[in-house]
Formats: sequence, structure tokens, C-alpha cells
Amino acid sequence: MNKKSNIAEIQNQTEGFDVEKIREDFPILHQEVNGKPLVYLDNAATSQKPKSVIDSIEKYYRGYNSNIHRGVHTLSENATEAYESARIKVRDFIHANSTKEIVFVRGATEAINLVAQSFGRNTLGSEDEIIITELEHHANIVPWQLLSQQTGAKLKYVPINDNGELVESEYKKLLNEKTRIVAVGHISNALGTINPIENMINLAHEYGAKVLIDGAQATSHTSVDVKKLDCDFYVFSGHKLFGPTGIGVLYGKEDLLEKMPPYQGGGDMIKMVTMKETQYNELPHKFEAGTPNISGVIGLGAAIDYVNKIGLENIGNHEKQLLDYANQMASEITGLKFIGTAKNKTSILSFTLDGIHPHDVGTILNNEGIAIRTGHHCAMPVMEYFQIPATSRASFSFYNTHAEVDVLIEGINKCSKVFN
Ligand code: 7TS
Repeated sequence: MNKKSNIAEIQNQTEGFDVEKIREDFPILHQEVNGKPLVYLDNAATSQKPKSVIDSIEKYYRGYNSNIHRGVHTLSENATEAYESARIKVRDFIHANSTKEIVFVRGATEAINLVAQSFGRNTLGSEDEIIITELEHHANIVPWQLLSQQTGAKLKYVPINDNGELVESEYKKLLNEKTRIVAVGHISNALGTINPIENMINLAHEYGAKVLIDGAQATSHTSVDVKKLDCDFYVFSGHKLFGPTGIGVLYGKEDLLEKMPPYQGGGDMIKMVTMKETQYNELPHKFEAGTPNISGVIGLGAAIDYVNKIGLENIGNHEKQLLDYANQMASEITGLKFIGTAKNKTSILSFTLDGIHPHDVGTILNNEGIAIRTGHHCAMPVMEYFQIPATSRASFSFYNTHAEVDVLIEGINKCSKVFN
């Protein structure tokens, strides 16, 4: 079968989805790297930004840069209005009940640390237990290790199997009435595994445990409904969702956030300060001390508008086609081993090549203009399980094309030729 000749046919399967037209929205994609057209396949590390996001930030700095929630002057009012309307966009995007449940933070990392310190440190003791998994990004491991050291609470890990899936039967065995927190990634950044979070949340709730979902890899691929999921906390980063760096979201159920003490103190998080004491501001401002990343929030709002315009269903369909195509093509490469073969996964192709270190793969591909990530992907326990130091990871987004998959496959074949 001539696979390449089928490309146009495959691409046409997503009706109304014109990837070439979409690519026009992303200025960065139209450049050469090392004399070759850029093929950007490092979307799990960070995604590229559409013009509308870049423009929204420029518009803010050119037209109404001002601090929020304090000035009565027009610029400040406009900035506050733009900032708070982005909060409404986030609320609707993840289907939260209220803007009180949407806290702006630096990113997924800060959101997890906030929950570990504000919720965990104040409620856990040495009799309690925390459950995470072997599949987590370090951002969803280290804050819990710190919390465990601070409180004496025991940290337990749900194991994975050879496909890179969580072993649900083992999860059930780890849960008990001492479990206070379960923290699990929605989608694995190293392997692309989509975890059965709905089931995991329900089971945790049977024991009265609270559940944090690390959605850093999820919001750019699939729609999220925190109400349906019934998770207690959900976190994500703007930069993986076609928005700016330095901005992220903590969703928390209102009654939980209400009970939690502030994570940081400073301006904007207070109602009243005397020399003796402070009354904290209402949600969500209680958790937003100091001048926030105003342009980042505005950019994130524009990114959500953009994603809504394209449609997460279209995005998911196109990415699934890319992954299926890449899997099919890669399966024919001698010496290529897929790392992460979960039944349910997003558009991440993690692999090793016999006798070639992933860093060399990354370097050779870079010479061809192809950007992938190589390394442990900040998920060292996953590497430990597979007994490898690193993988090469190509992660696809909706602006990638089947032709780019072909360039990747040619690049990988070149690696094999150079080394063998
Ligand atoms: N959780 C997951 C699942 C992630 O993939 C990442 C970043 C984080 C948390 C942390 O996000 P941050 O925005 O706060 O840094 N993942 C990756 C990656 O896969 N390659 O570079 C960063």
C-alpha cells in the first residue's frame, strides 16, 4: 500500500477542519530551522501561540496596561474588566460552578504546591495517607513528598503496567479510610496515557479522600467538565493550551477553597489589615497575592476563545488521525520500540531506538528542522519502570500535519542509518 498517497484522503476525514488554514494562525510555524522547514513536535512541553493570543497581549501593553482591582481610572478599569472576563472564560471552559473556584497561579506546578501546602499541610497528620501514581510528572510528585516530610503522612504510589497504564486493581488496594488525598494526572506527559480519572475520583470519594487532577496535558486535547468529574481540585497551565507562559489555573470546589488558609500573603488578598491582624479577601482573591500576571491572564482568555472556535472535538479527531498514522509508520522502523502503548491515549509518540541514545536522536532530528523532546520528561519514575534513562518523544497538536509525520519518520530512519 502506498501510505503517503492516502494522506489527503485521511486528512479529509475531519470535515470542515482545514489544517493548512489553521497553520496560518501560528506565525512561528512558518520558518526554517537548520535550513529545513520547522516541524514542531514538542507540543507536550509547550504549545505554539495563535496570532489572536499574541495580539491580545500586545493590545494590553499598547493600549491599557494598568494594575487591576485598585485604580478608579479608565485604564485600570479596562484591565480589571479584561482580567475578570478571562476568569469567566476559564470557568465556562472547564464547566465550574463559579468564578470563585477559579484561582490564577503561575502554572500547574504552582497550583499543586498551593493545594499541598494550603490544604494538605493544614489537614494531614502522621496517621494519614496520600496516593499518587508512578505515571506522574515531577510536579505532581515532589510537592507530595514535601508534604509527606512535613506532616509524616505516608505517600503511596499506584503502579503501572507494561503498556504504561495504571493498574486499577492495585489502586483499589491502596485506598482505605486513612487516604486523605489522591493526586493523579489526567493524561501522562511521558507516554500519553489517558487515566481512568472518573472511576478513580469516585473510588476515592467512597473513602472520603479529596482528589486533585493534574490536567496539564489534558486541556489542549479534550474537554473537561469538573462538575461531571466531581474532582475536588483540577490544575492546568496556560502555555500548554496555546496561551502564554507564567499563567495557570487552580480550580477548587468553593467550600474547600473557603476553608483553606492563604498560600501567600500580600496585596489584593486582604480585606483589611491592622498591625494586629488581617482579614482575608473573598474567593478567589484570597489566593492571588500581589500584582498578578495580568497580560498572561488576558492571553489565556484569548487562547480559550481560539480553542473554542476550532472546537475540542475537531482537535481530538485530527490528533487521533495523526497518532494512528504515526504509529502505523513508526511500527515499520526496525529497532524502534514504543514506550507507552495504552489503549486510551493522546497524541504522544514516545520511543527508543536500539543502540542510539535519545539525545542523539534529538540532535539528528534537529538538524532536519524537527523539534522533539528527548530525556526523562520530568517523569523519572516512568523511566525507572521501563528501565531506560530516556525516550524520544514526539507530541502532536492540531496544527501538525500528516506530511510532518512523514518528515519525522524519514528523520528517524536517518538516525538508524547514521548509527548502524
Ligand atoms: N503536569 C504535567 C502532566 C506536565 O506535563 C507538566 C509539564 C507539568 C505538570 C508542569 O507544568 P508547568 O507548566 O507548571 O511546568 N510538562 C512538561 C513536559 O512534558 N515537557 O516539558 C514540560
